[in-house]
Amino acid sequence: MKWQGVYEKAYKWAKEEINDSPGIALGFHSVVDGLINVKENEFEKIADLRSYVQDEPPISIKTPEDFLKGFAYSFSKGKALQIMIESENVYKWIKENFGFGQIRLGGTSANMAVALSKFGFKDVLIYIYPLSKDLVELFPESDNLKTIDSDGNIVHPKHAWNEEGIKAVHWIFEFKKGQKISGIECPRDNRFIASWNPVNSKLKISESFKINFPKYIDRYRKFIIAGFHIMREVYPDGETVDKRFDELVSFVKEIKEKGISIHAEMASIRYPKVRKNIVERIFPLIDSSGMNEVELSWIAKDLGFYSEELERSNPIKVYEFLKFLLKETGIKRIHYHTLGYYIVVSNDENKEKELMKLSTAALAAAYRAKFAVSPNIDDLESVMKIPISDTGKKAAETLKSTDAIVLPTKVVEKPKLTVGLGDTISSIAFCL
Ligand code: 8BR
Repeated sequence: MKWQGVYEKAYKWAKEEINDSPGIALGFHSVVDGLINVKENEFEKIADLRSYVQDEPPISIKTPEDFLKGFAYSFSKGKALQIMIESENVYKWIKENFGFGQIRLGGTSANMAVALSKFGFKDVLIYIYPLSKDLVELFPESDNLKTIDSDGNIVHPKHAWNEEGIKAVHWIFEFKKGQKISGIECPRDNRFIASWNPVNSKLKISESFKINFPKYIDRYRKFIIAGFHIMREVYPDGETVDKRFDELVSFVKEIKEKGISIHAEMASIRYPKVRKNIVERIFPLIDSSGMNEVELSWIAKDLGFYSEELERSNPIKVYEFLKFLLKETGIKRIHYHTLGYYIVVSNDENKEKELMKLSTAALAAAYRAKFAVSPNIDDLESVMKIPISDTGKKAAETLKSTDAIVLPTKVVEKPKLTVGLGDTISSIAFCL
């Protein structure tokens, strides 16, 4: 009863709050997604999946075998995983075997921008690179969704293109609990993402954006940075990720000086040096970060912490490690999400407000899971009756005596879509 009351209160609160929503800007990762609902026989035709199951997934995809190992890992554990394809031959091999699937808009920044603008935030600006017609036309019609074109004008993404063609594709293989491939049964609905993105893997900030964004900066009070998972440690031209982060760090410093509140979204970042740069160089500068249990456990591994319990979402271990991260890096807030509950550790004393934000985000995630589209704030009423997770209630009970803010979430029994849920959760909670 108690938690249901929190959700109902949050819904009313968010409807008021959205009226005063600040301008929000997002970068640096929008892409064309190819969505494929996994069919057992498609994989069985190619290989016996049992030969590819291993404890650790590959770091990147350089061969078809790496692709199958990544898929087998994700499918057999029911775990979300994203790996970059680093060979054009494999890109062609996947295209031949699976096609592009259902083409849709993807990329963390784009997913978040759509979620926020649809939700009702008044002014959402998305950085898009490259400004390709095939990509920008996937953005929904919406008056509150804008980008900056190469002439420095703020326009709807559809009017901003200056080149054509699909320059990158991220294949999303969605699978369902109970599906069986080569005798392996999938334990949980989730997805495996294989990404081909040679054009944007440097997370380049275009000259046009660097010059023009500062002109409009007073309109934007929040900035969400994402897309680190498509970066490499060393690029084919020899440039290193440390060098790439020099540019990102100086951008973050520049907007921080203008008083913009900054959130960095983690993702399935396979390269340790990319994670190290975020934790050591970005976290100390920013206000907030969002991550799931796998993402948190990888950071823990990097820092020499035993991580098995973290990956299994043991609430006490998660809480302890989040507190450690806050203290060590100086970041002000971390929003952790897992199936059944969210935990926030933060320097902010206003716990009640944080709980309102989290509950609103959880309702939005439930809506997206149930209907496979992002909700408008008024849509949230339709998911109000979805039951609240017992695992989540236990986690809240376990951490009752700590300063963690824990929200047991509503879990949709048969979700239509799991991709983009983390993006929805983190962005709505941060922007409210
Ligand atoms: P990522 O996108 O970062 O993996 O986050 C996914 C989040 O979506 C999970 O942490 C969980 O909170 C939420 N989620 C998933 Br997965 N399935 C869900 C479901 N069926 N109902 C509600 N939320 C779900």
